[in-house]
Amino acid sequence: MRPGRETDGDRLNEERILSLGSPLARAAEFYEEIPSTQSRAMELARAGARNAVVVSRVQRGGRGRVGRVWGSPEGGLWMSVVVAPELPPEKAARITQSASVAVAKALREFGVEARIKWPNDLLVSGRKVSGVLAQSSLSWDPDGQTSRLEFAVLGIGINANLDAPDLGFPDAEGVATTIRRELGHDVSLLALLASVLERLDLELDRIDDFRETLEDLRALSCTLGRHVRARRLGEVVEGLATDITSEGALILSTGTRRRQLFEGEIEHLRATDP
Ligand code: BT5
Repeated sequence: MRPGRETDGDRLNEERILSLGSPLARAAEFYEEIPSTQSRAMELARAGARNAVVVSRVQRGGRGRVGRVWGSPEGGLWMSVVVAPELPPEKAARITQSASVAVAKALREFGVEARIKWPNDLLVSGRKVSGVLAQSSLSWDPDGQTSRLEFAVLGIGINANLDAPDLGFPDAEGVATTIRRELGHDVSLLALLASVLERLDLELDRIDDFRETLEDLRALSCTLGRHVRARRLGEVVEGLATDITSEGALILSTGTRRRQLFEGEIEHLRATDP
């Protein structure tokens, strides 16, 4: 299915999602309204589902990282996928990075020039068009004394056919954007979902090697080469973002030292900032 505008024939429903034939959507649930596709997908994953997708037209309790609110009115693509990549647990941080690359490429296929703000934001000209949330579950094998990655639930929100002020969180107009705003027209959510699933499947297939994903990540990053400010454990670190490692960590050069950030929040500073 190619990028296109939505017609009645491609309004989202379970049957149409299944008919995409994605290996990541062997099972599908579609809701007109749900608190959060992420919570529902976590329930399915705990009950044993794998390669299952949950999509909702509206979320009433959409959430971002650390319990933040994710504005999810009608018009966006709000989806969560249960995946189970063959990956040692210490490499689980790659899942967010792989998903960010997949979503950036899907958006670009539709003509939206999205770039990745480390670790999980997709921006167009500094405004957020999409966010990724990855939650992994590890299981412990007492005999082998090892843990393994049992599943990951990837939540993806894309502001598609709506206007930023309707997203319903403070200053949405200033910090967020939508596909409608960037392209000047709406797109088919089914075609967008198809593209995201296709690209996610490709990225997850090469996640153990990760070299090509890392190259794409570096090329698509709008964080590398920028001065950034990070806050972690009450400490503020500022520095030049110089690289992303094969574990998905961001390298900051602070003048005298090199620091690695494995997770957290960063702020892009202007080049002229001290
Ligand atoms: C994220 O969190 O960016 C991850 C968002 C994941 C949302 C998907 S939708 C499907 C699935 N079901 C869910 O319940 N969640 C997932 P974070 O980096 O914490 O960013 C959250 C911040 O982004 C908020 O504090 C707001 O400032 C801003 N924000 C909220 N809604 C937004 C939106 N629709 N577009 C752009 N920015 C938004």
